[in-house]
Amino acid sequence: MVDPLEASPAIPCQTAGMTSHYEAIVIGAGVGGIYQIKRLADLGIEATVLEAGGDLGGTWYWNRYPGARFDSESYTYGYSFSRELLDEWHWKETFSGQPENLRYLNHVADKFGLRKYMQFNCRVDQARYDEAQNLWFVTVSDGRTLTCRFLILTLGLLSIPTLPRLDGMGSFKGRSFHTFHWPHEPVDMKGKRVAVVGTGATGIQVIGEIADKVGDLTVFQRRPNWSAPLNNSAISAERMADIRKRYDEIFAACARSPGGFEHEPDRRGFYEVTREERVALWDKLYDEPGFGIWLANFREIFTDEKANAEFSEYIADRIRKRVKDPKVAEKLIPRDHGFGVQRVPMETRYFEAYNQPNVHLVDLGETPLVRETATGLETTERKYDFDIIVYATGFDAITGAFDKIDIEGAGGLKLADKWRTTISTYLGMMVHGFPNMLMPAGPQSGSASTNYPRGIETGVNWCTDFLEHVLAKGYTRFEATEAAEKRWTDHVTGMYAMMLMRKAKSWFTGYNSNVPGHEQGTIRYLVYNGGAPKYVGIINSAAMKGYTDVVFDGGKIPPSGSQPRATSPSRA
Ligand code: NA7
Repeated sequence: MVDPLEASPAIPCQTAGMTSHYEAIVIGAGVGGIYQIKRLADLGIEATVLEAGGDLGGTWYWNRYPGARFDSESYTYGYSFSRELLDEWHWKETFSGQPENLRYLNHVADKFGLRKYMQFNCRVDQARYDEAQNLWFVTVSDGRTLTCRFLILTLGLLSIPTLPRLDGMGSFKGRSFHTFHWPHEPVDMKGKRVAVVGTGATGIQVIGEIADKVGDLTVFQRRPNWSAPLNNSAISAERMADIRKRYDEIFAACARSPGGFEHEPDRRGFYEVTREERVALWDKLYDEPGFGIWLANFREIFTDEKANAEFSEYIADRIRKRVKDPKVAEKLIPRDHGFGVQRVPMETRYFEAYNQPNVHLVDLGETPLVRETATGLETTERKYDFDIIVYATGFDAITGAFDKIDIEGAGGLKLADKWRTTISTYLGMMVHGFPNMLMPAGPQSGSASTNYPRGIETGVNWCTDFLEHVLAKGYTRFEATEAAEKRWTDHVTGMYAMMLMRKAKSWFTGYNSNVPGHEQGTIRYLVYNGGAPKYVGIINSAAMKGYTDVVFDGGKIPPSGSQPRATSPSRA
């Protein structure tokens, strides 16, 4: 069997014409890395992007499973930096699917001539800062060691897939893959006995899509998730023309909203309106596209147990109405957490799938999985035989990709050790002890809890403006202070205190039963919950004050030069 986590063939790095020293090395050619190299190229900074995958696209290169698509409105997901790009791209669906998303990212890279800066099939194994030379030494899987002054990590927040730790993993003789490693060639599932393990955002997308295309589908659900309809639709030429006219307005709305979406919270108090008024809002939102049901709801849903319970019960009733077998319906209703305290998966025909005779739900809460076998899976109750097993079992989220690289900062300090029990950053973009290292969309940044590209553009713009400042002043070394890092981390931690989310077993709180040390009870403060406007305000203020939380060149007085400036959250 192919190892589901190592499905890509070993192809040597493409190194023709590449040198071994750069001013900046960017790791990762996903949505973040593509924009980051664009900004660096525009400034004439000599830089390269090292990408482990066989091509660019990150999330949209890897996740090719059926049903993979945006939960963000497509026109709020695309880059906002180029009017020309906005004017020429036609998003075909309100929530665009993976093939189209990958085409879009390729179009961006080709349009702006970015491919020439990228090296594919280049997995970075180690990045080591050398204090004496003030350089980063970056070791690539083909044995090369590259050097750079500035290291920029755009590694992706969900790029290290994880599998269950079951007895017999690897013994299945049929086809088996993690959704992240879905094969690039079509998988024939017609008439096949298929298992899907996991009912997070990914599992829910896959199940809704394949239920009527396979022979038999068995869903292994450990805990149900609250989920609501995506309500996707095609975008006609007329509607796209209107969207193009409104882009300024759309991005302004995203910049105003906590989540970086068009959806803004209902500012009325939950208890100030009647039950009928609340239900009227929920009925409206349930039928509308996208995350409105989560993000355009009353704000108390996120912070007040009673309000959250009332709304959760509303959604539970919706599930009961859609699933014919009441016993199955009850199994699909979460009991251990309220709506929206974990990432809400958006679904298409998900609940209706369970009304089909070929779809079976196995409640792992009652009968846990015990092993993978040569022919399928075994629970405490019985053995199941399959042709295909799909593991939709999630990711070593947010810090996994950082842990995977041996990152060594000043004085031999390893990032994995610094972050072993609790993580700390400065604005989610720098780490004390790791000079000349930037993370435009790092842990504790605004990106992790918002519409990713909106947060990514903000982060890339801030980091690039910062680098411009460094270069204009003639600095060669920067490092966030320990005190500033502590202040930021305390602020991020404090934000969790008011959120019901802090109690959830989800990747927002750093939970993953498949990663040693990340099991339940080990909450890690990984995402910034203060909302995009507050985040942008704070990072802009840090820039306007002249980056006083950062020590340059070991504290030397700067020569006079450029003035710091604020990063625009929208189009540059
Ligand atoms: P998630 O949201 O982490 O979901 C993973 C699912 O897999 C979830 O239902 C887990 O159950 C289940 N799981 C994980 N490990 C096991 C084992 N060992 N046995 C049985 N079931 C297991 O990942 P997704 O890929 O769905 O979504 C990640 C993000 O990608 C998503 O939020 C989007 O932003 C895109 P559990 O709930 O832990 O009991």
